[in-house]
Amino acid sequence: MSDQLVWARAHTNIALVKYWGKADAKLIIPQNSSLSLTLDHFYTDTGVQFDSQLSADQLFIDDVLAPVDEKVANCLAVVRQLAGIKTHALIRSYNHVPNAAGLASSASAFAALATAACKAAGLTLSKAELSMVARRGSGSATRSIFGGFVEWHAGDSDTTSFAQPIEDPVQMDIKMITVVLNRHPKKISSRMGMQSSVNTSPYYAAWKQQAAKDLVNIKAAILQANFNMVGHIAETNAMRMHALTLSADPSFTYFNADSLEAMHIVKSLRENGTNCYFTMDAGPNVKIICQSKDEATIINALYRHFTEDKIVVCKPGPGVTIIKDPR
Ligand code: 2P0
Repeated sequence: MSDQLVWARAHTNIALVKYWGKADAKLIIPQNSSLSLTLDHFYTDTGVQFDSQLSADQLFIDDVLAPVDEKVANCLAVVRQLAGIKTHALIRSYNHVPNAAGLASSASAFAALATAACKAAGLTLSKAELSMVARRGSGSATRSIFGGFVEWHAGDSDTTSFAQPIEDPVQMDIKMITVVLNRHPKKISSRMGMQSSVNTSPYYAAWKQQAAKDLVNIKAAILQANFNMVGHIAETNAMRMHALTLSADPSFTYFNADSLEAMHIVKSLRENGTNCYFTMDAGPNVKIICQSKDEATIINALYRHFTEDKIVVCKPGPGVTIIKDPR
């Protein structure tokens, strides 16, 4: 075990075929396989040290003492079990992501935590195995272990539910313009929202069937470097996921007025010949999928409605890495 903090850096990912529902809430086994793109711009640096002097786990987020929630506790419990230790951990995490605003901060956070904690506990795991540990913290973190296009195989047990790289580095020209419409934590967590959708939406079975088809088709589109097919599948898949929230009982939505405006801008641009598509997660932010040649046109259209500070352009990003102390 290391007597210093071991640091890892992981980037966020945005799902193009979404994960929205658990088959096993304890092990975080999803209802369907999903596929994402890891982004370069948003990331989390986390340092972990197991220290026999500690009487409890201690977590600092951006240098502020934070409660060790269920997700962190679960992830650490898995690491301790694998390493055969009982020692408590000091964790320091620095988020370069607007927290809990639908920019998948838990994806980068738990990929970084799992990687740093495993290394600090003296474990040597493959990246697929690391993705299983990250999964136990938060589902979307499974995919942030790898860079580029990544698939999370749903599986049906702890050892069959893991991520695999589909293409890294990414061959096609693809960018994501993030329109940050709310930097505040959301009211309905993904965890609650997806559970409610599984339990109450009459369309859940249809979603599962469609998501399986979307996955097959998007992998073919990636292989063919067919940007428009990737964008079209991502947009339709996202809207079908959001239809589950609208059809839940009680119904809910992550859209706000600005989200609808951003989606409208994308559709208008497309009608006028600019190839761009949108996707949305469990928050109001809209992510626009585009190619470099159209970036300026899209940003100009967005500037008519949104201020410059709300727009961030991302490229495909790398998988998790062990880093030196970033402080
Ligand atoms: C995804 N999202 O595939 C989907 C699409 C949000 C919308 O995974 O309960 O924080 O910790 O497994 O991973 C966000 O949910 O949920 C998410 P838990 P997580 O990216």
